[in-house]
Amino acid sequence: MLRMKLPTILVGVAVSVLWVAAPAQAEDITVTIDNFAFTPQNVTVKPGTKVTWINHDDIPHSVASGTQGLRSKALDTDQSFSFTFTTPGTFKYFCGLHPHMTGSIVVEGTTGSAAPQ
Ligand SMILES: [Cu+2]
Repeated sequence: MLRMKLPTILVGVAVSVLWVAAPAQAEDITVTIDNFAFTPQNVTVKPGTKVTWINHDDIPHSVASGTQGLRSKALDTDQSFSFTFTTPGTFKYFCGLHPHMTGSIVVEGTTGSAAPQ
């Protein structure tokens, strides 16, 4: 009897892990770094959104800010850095190597009037 049930339990655990790893409401976004600029430069997201920065330039860039955790190592070409925004507010950031490169992530309040998807 145990032999029959074990695979079923394992599948159930795997599905649970996937479910936790991919919450449905927040859509992950990507900010590309290209030609000394963050694109899109200013983004508005829902709480829980994972933002991934990818460096498409052929020189290193980074993501730096005064927000704890929102700081990457120097990213070489095609390297990426991710940060999940859980707290509503405006998060400004810049490139630690080229501080004139700036961007911001605005995280909506949970009770805000978000447009339906
Ligand atoms: Cu840079």
